[in-house]
Amino acid sequence: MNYIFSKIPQVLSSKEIIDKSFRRSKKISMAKHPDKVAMFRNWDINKLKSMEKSAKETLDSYLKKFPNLSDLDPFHKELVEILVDRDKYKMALGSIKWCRDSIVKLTTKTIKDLEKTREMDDFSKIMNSYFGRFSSFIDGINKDLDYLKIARSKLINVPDVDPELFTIVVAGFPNVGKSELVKSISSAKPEIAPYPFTTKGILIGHRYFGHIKVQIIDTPGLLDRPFNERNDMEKQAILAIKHLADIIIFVLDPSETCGYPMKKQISLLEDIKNNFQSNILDIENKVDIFKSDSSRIKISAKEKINLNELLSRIEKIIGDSDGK
Ligand SMILES: Nc1nc2c(ncn2[C@@H]2O[C@H](COP(=O)(O)OP(=O)(O)O)[C@@H](O)[C@H]2O)c(=O)[nH]1
Ligand SMILES: [Mg+2]
Repeated sequence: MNYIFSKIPQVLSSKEIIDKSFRRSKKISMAKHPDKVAMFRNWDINKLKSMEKSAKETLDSYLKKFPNLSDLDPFHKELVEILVDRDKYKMALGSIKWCRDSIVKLTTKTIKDLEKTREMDDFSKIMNSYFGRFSSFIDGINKDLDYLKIARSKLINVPDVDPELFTIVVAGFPNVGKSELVKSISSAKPEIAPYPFTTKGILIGHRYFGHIKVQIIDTPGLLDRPFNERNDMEKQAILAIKHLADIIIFVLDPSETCGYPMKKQISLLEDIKNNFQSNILDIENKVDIFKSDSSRIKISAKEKINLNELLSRIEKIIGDSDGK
């Protein structure tokens, strides 16, 4: 199941959910009926149904839009588990579900109770008891709602990349031309999506190779520094990319105008080779200003030199891996 993290809804507090439900039920008007008792009873039943509907809609939207850890693909699961406390998160969603189910049961039972009597006095007793229990069910999940509020503020930054697509991840030191490359080989204009752990956001472009749709992503701040300079959270964020990357294009800048000597760049390449099982394709960029005598594919992302050689190499790797 694919969740859209950027569409996780705002979370209300218990008090807000209760107030909203009462406000809605107060708007219900009485419908005419020849039997006065039935008229009042139907009015009360409609109020209950409206309260139930309001609470259910709110809680259901959380259950539907907050990702369920066990449905997630490995990439998103890894990211979510860095950002939220797994147990608290699961408990919170579990409590929300329990509360929703309890309200549905309570409403059904209360309607039956109303139907069993013709005493108007009983109606108000039954209704008051419903209001009390309804509120206490929702009050009971206040802590869980608070936790979901915190979770949302973190999960909203999880990128909406499609884990099902064949994925090329671009790596290399800053300023070697990674973003330029994504732009030059993506057919549409790449989008910038937020990404936790970096302030810059990741760049996502798409391109068809034959009939296979491929996503090409640049992850600034992640695969652009040696692994031993990473904190644990960054290491785990890098691990998440492991699940995603079918091919890693490692961009080298032998002109060294990026500010990093080739020796350092090669050592990062070795780091990545040691840590990833993906196909790694190392290429040299900025051939318009400097051409080394290595055997690597040499391109200029900016001047669009020799991109076809790179693209056909990628196409071959995709073909060899059957598109995934
Ligand atoms: N001469 C030359 N400059 C390039 C080329 N590709 C990128 N650049 C320049 O290198 C700088 C860094 O590029 P950018 O794509 O932002 O690098 P990133 O940090 O790896 O994403 C920019 O000023 C680009 O214009 C290229 O093929 N030739
Ligand atoms: Mg960049």
